Amino acid sequence: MATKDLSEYDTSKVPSAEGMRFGIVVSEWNQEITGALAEGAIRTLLKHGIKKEDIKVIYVPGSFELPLGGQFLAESDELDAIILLGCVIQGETRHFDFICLGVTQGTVELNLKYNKPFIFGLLTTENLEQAKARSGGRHGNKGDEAAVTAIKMASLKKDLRK
Ligand code: DLZ
Repeated sequence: MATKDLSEYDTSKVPSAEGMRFGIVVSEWNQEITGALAEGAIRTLLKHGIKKEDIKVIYVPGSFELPLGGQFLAESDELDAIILLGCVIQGETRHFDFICLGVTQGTVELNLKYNKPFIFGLLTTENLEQAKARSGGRHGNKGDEAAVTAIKMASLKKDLRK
């Protein structure tokens, strides 16, 4: 993934994800953006052989709720990796910093608590244009990248167990 435009990533370098199961948590804030991220993530998982019924998608009100949504998923189902998708756009208040910090810390804790990949798919941008550029625009779709990261990490864990 050495490129910024993820439509150019080398699919042959992505390990097989056959038989794996994935969860996706999508924040409803900035839904135009997060919906596009989710579409990208799902499309990428399907492209790499994951069955539709093996992708479980849930929605949470805002990005701050992403880690707890991830925990709900991890507790409810046997999933190989969970992708957290949200978009925080910098406003005039410090809300941006607090939400980003909460999601970042929460995601790190989930990874270590469950010994399982929880992928940080949070866009943190200055404005809507930057978010659009990263959710299917000129900087690709970060949902695609999150899905590839999920496959790579789940597969790494599986390989080390063999
Ligand atoms: C409150 C809030 C604000 C101001 N901005 C965003 C945002 O840009 N992106 C986002 O995903 N969520 C935002 N939220 C909602 C919080 O994430 C959270 O849902 C509420 O603070 C309730 O916990």
